[in-house]
Amino acid sequence: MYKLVLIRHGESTWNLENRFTGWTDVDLTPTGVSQAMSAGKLLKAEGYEFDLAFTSVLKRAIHTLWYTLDEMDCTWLPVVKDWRLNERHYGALQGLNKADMAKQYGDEQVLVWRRSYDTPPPALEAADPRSERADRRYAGVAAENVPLTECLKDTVARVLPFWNEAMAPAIRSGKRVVVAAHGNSIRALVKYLDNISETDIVGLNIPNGIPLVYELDADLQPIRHYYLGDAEAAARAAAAVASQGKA
Ligand code: DG2
Repeated sequence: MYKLVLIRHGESTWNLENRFTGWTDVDLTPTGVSQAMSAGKLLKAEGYEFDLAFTSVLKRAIHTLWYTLDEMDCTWLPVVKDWRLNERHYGALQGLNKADMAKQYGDEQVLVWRRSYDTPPPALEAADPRSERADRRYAGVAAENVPLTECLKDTVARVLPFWNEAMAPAIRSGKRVVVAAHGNSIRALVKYLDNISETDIVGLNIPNGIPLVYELDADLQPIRHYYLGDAEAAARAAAAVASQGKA
C-alpha cells in the first residue's frame, strides 16, 4: 500500500481578504504560516516520512511546504516545482472580492464561477497587466498553455499529465510523496483519484493546511482517504471555504 499526502497551502493574504487568487502570487498570512507548521507537527507526531515533495510555482504553496518540512526536520528533501500544480486560473475575477461578486451577481453565479466543472470565469485580456503571460517563470511553457482563465476541467487537463508523468511513477517506485498545492489543483487530483462525477465535485472543498492522506493500492487506486487530526475541525474548515462565495 502507498500513502500520498496532499496539503492545500496555509491561509494566504488573499484568502484572508476573500479575493479570487488563481495564479496571482500572494504570500501566506501569519495564520497560514502557523497552519503549515501545525501540518508538519502533526505529520511528524504521526510518524510520517517523505522521500520527495511536489509543489506549484506559487509562493503560498512553496512556503507552506518549507514550513511543513521544517517542522519535520527535512527541508533537505528533493522538491519538484511545476506550474501544472498551480491553482486554477481565475481569469478576470483575479483580485476581486468573492462576497462582493456574490452581492453583485448573486450566489448562484459565483458558485458557477467557483465550482462548475466546465464553465470558466470570464477570461483576462492577454494585454491585462494581471496576465501572467509575460512572467519569466512561465517562459518555458507554450504561450497557449499559460491560461487567461480556467474551469476545473482545464485544470484537470494539465494536472493529470503531470500526475502520469511525474507523480505516479515516483509513488510506484516506492517514494513517499507529499504535495503542497491549492484548493482547485487538489480538487482536480481528488476528482481523478476518487473518480468523482462532474456533479458531485461541485460540493468538494479543501481546507487550508490540513494534511489529506490517500492510501493507494498497487495500481494507485484509492483504498481510503482521511484528514489527519481532528476530522470535525477539517469538515468545519471545508464548510467555511464553501461559504466564501456567499453574499
Ligand atoms: C483560491 C481558491 O485558491 O478559491 O484562487 O481564490 O487554494 O490558491 O487559495 P488557493 C483562489 P476557491 O475556488 O475556493 O474560491
